[in-house]
Amino acid sequence: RLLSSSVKPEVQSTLNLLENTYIKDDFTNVTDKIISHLGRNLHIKQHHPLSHVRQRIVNYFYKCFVNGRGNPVFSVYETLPPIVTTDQNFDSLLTPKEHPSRSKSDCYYLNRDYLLRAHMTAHQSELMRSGLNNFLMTGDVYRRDEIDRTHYPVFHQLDAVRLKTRDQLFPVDESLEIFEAGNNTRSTGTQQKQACHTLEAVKLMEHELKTTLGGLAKELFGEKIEYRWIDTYFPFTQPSWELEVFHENNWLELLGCGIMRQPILTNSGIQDRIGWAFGIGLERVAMCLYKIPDIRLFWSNDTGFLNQFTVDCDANVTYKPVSQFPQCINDISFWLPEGKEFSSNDFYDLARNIGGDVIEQIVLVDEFTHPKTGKASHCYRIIYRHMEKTLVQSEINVIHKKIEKNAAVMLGVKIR
Ligand code: FA5
Ligand code: MG
Repeated sequence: RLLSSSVKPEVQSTLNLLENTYIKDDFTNVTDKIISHLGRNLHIKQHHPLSHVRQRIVNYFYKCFVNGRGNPVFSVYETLPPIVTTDQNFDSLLTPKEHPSRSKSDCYYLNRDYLLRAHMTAHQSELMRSGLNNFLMTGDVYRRDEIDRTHYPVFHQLDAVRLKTRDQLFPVDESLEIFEAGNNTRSTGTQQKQACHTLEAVKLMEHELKTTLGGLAKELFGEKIEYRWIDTYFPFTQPSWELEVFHENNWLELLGCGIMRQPILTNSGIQDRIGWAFGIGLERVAMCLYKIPDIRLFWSNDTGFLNQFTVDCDANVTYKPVSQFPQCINDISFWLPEGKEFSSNDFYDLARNIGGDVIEQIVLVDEFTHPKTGKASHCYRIIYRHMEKTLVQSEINVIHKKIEKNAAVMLGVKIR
């Protein structure tokens, strides 16, 4: 027996996940609820709608890019483990040290060095280093975010990388180059291109990238789909774009993409290639394609949901709601702790950890600061709705009370 009676056994100082042990520290913020999603692998589960979408994207790449013998050139990685280092998720992708995407309120950290990947791009460098030039990687990603019918802390992405040499890019014209003479890697360049690249190389890569992804949008949503390109910023690509499609009277962001920042390639030992990359969200595509109204449904084990997708991945399916059960709405108001950090995401995670998928949405409905005491107060509306049955108020009361109690103890708020 190692534990002396004075040691409180319930305060665990380590996490055991996927056969490794992680020592907790001041960054640890994963919850049991989040951990329970590890290994579900919905993106490769047979007949799951997310798996259908993945397969359709992979098939499109197999079809579009073949070598001289007619074999697909892209290789596919779909079981890369979701626990990554901060180096993989951020540093290898040139994300600045103080970038907000690193913050504890946005990511699920196991400790200061390890987190649940926030995007599939985290694996880009290691796969390039292993010698791959054309690859797809798909899996579950984890982000602390708002809670509503289109956001869930776990979702799925498919990322791609394509690297090309000078000869592949300019097979005919011997005089054209990928890199600008006098290789100015120190200068960052412009919105149009990185300083180290020639304009010809970037324009050709941009053309292939946009044709490929425009074609993907048509493959998924039909020839008539309307789409547009929006200039954007990512630390790891320059120039960068988002692809939006016009779906049911709204512009919907489908994916982010761009020309890979050259230092990512050189840091992976690649000197002679230029690359493009993109990352697409699978839930978003599936929700549009199958008219799935709530992102929680993907996690359902209910056969009423799953059986509707027991079809071929190319089949046309329109989801028929099993039935819409009524909502139950309860508010919670509290004073924020004084002299201690508080982020709404802390409350969302705590509530989700207790209520689970019965929580459909949480909205911050009122914020106010007392004019005399200076104390700040938040009021959150928690909308409860079960996907498969009608909830009764007494059931909700138990959960709601537990959330109040835990918020007071764990977050130091004072219930009003
Ligand atoms: C990224 O994650 C970048 N890694 C994408 C990338 C890869 C850019 C390679 C350039 C090169 P972003 O956070 O925008 O970017 O997410 C990419 C896609 O994931 C979005 O376009 C969207 O389809 C999906 N997505 C993002 N957040 C959510 C969410 N909370 N719920 C569902 N889907 C989401
Ligand atoms: Mg985005």
